[in-house]
Amino acid sequence: MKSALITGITGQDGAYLAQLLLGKGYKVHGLVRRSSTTDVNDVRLRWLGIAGDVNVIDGDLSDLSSLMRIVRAAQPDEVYNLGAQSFVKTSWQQPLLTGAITGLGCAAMLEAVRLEKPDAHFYQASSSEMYGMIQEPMQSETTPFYPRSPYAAAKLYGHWMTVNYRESFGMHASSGILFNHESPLRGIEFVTRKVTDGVAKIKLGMASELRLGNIDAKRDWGHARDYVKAMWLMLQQEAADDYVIATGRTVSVRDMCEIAFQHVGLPLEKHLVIDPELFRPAEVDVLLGNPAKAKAKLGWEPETSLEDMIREMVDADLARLSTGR
Ligand code: NAP
Ligand code: F7E
Repeated sequence: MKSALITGITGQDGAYLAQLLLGKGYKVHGLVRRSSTTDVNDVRLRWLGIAGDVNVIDGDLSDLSSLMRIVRAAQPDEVYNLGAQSFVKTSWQQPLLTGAITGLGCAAMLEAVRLEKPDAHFYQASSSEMYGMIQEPMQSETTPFYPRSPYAAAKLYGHWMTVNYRESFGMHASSGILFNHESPLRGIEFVTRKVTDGVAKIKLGMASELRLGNIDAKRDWGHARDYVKAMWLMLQQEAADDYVIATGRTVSVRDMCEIAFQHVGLPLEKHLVIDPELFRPAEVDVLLGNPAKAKAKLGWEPETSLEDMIREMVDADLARLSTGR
């Protein structure tokens, strides 16, 4: 039986990845940080019906000794470093914490693996945010980076540390440069989920308006369920490498909203309020990924359209709010 260790297992991607690996017969270990609300922090794992199937171990990405203890105990064949302070807007309010967890946390995890299980295959959750002020209209593995937030700068450090550990120590360390991916398990602060939750509340008469910031920003949005398959595929390759994971289609926040409102038959213009407070100090105006390498080398392709995903998310929020689940 293969075993895997996932940091960030309580997050959106961690939950879907755990489900995928359990389905493949893996023993799945998850690093979970100490919290006073441990009874609710496995909500996503419970939503997927797998909370009892993963081995949760306490630790924190800011504490190298805890990471070493966990890697030593689990002896994983594969390590997926998904833990992060992942909300871009918060990274301007907590830049040092973001650097410590999102950036240095990756270095700490690489060190723990190098010292305790150097033959483990390692995955780093890199991000399209690293392209920031885009240097090419369609971003690929060779496009230069230009980070535009403390989050993106921290991710860029993690990305290069992953490349460096591969080149310095021969570790099987891969970096997945994933473009935005969403699902009914997406955190409520991210724009897709904020929109689908807001639309569901308006539909059910629980709210009358939806407040957003820059709706002209464009993103290349895919489904988290599809994207965790790419993570796993990267670690099954003979050689480690870096891959862009994206759909190759970019859509504005406004048009994404339109899909959600249309699904429940409500007029967007009547309910949408633009709130200047929600704009960011620096914006990533547009992202569009080229997944050609992932298709050619991993045989990976996105399976879910943006329209289907947004409808799935609206339906899930309607069900959640109606049943109080
Ligand atoms: P998420 O839902 O925000 O999950 C983040 C996870 O990190 C949570 O499990 C969180 O634990 C954990 N975490 C935070 N601080 C930690 C610490 N100090 N020690 C240990 N764990 C800690 O993020 P996601 O959307 O699943 O994304 C997964 C990864 O991919 C992240 O690294 C993110 O930056 C990156 N990424 C995401 C996207 C995307 O579009 N979703 C795209 C590119 C890259 P708690 O539950 O305790 O908070
Ligand atoms: O914003 C605009 C906002 O917060 C998307 C993370 O997973 O993907 C994510 O980062 C766009 C931005 O995601 C609101 O200004 C407008 O242009 O959903 P988001 P993000 O910042 O792209 C990358 C790949 C990651 O790696 C990150 O971890 O939407 N926007 N109005 C808004 N965004 C939010 N959150 N809320 C608004 O009201």
